[in-house]
Amino acid sequence: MIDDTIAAVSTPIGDGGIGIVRLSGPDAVSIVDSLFRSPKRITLSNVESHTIHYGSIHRQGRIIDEALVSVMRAPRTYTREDVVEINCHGGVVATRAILDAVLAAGARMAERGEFTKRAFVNGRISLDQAKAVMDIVRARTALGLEAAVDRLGGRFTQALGGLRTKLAEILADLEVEIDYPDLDVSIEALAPRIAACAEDVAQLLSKSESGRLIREGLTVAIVGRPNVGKSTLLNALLAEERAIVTPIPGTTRDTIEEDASLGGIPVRWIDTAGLREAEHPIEAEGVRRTHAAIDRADLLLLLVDASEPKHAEDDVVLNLRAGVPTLLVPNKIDLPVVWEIPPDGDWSAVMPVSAKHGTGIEALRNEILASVGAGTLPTRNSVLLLDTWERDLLRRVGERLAQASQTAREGGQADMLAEELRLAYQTASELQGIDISESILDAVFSKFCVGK
Ligand SMILES: Nc1nc2c(ncn2[C@@H]2O[C@H](COP(=O)(O)OP(=O)(O)OP(=O)(O)O)[C@@H](O)[C@H]2O)c(=O)[nH]1
Ligand SMILES: [Mg+2]
Repeated sequence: MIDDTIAAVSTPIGDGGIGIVRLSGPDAVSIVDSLFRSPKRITLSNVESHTIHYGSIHRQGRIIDEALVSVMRAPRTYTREDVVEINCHGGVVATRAILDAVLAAGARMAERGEFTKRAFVNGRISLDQAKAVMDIVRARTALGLEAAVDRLGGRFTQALGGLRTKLAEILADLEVEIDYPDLDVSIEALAPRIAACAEDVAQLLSKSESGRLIREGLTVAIVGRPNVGKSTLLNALLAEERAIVTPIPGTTRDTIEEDASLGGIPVRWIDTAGLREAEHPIEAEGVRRTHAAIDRADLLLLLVDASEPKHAEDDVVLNLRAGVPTLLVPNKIDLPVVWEIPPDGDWSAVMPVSAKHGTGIEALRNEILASVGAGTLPTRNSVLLLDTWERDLLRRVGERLAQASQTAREGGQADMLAEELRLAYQTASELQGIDISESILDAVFSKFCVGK
């Protein structure tokens, strides 16, 4: 039973049109009532649930701000507790002063994600849905938002529920076999059913791979010797004139970073200073930053000028080993091509383009997605947002099912198979938030912002 009342500013810090201080808990209404004065002399404790009231918030006889106060009584609220929201004029000082007044009147400052945690603890939402709330708050692209909303609708919870039902049925048949060996339930006959469950898990895992990209995004660095057209390529990929382009080698001296979505995946594109032995200290610093960008990148575009013979400086670029997917991009193919592609390169594909004229850019975009495992452009149905912890648990369910499936195929011992299936079932339950320990819960909710 939760018996304290929490409060936090639920709108972002900074100046805004309105600011909201939210309270949840048994004393939410009486605390705000003690600070609230309305022209109609309303007492909040007497008003109907889900109503809004105009007035002002006072502290020690002085008015802090005008406010609209919403009173929502349990259980039809976000947390299933009494919830009061004070809408005041935005601005850091007013909202902060109201929060202070509310805390002085008996509320406790909410921890990160504590409102959503209470919604979970009080049974209003599943753990999966709680995390979806976080994804919605953080979504960086429209597709990310759609996937999060789907998750809030409980799509993953449903999939897991379906899996647990199937496993429970198999386990039940197995118990019959163990208890009544004479009935002759064949263990081998269970193998295809177990394999089907393993396949369900494999599909969820593969969907979560594009989900990972949507949550965490991708950093793509464009590298090459000076003047090969890196900045032109950045502009082509962004479809805007972001970086300065000139025929003078060494134009870009600092790394330029820009965020833009690629098929629903948030990508940070980095244009870098051309790699060469730099004499000027500014250029040398630029080259150092290029190497730092290479270290951070999830994917490299090695750019060369196809209209010129290979340079010694190209070799530096071609010999980069970043341990991430790398595409060789011969540029300027609108001019006569003289550069020959070395046969033994360490890149996953060669994607010729003309950055200046836009030739090959679409193919390059698709190849970038393919190289990071997003395959074709992810769609709403092919995306599942899971965090590292969830993917790890799901992978364990998959491993246990693979083991069980093998045991069944080989006609192994019934009690051993039952034990493996039970472990898979338990892990799936844990993933659904059924057997969740307090420490895991805290870890999950601490990733939220305060006020959510
Ligand atoms: N013909 C042709 N010219 C291009 C193409 N891409 C870039 N250029 C030209 O190549 C020159 C250098 O382009 P930039 O984009 O500034 O090259 P960069 O690699 O960023 O150069 P630094 O910043 O100096 O390292 C400019 O004159 C561009 O107009 C292309 O596809 N075709
Ligand atoms: Mg440049």
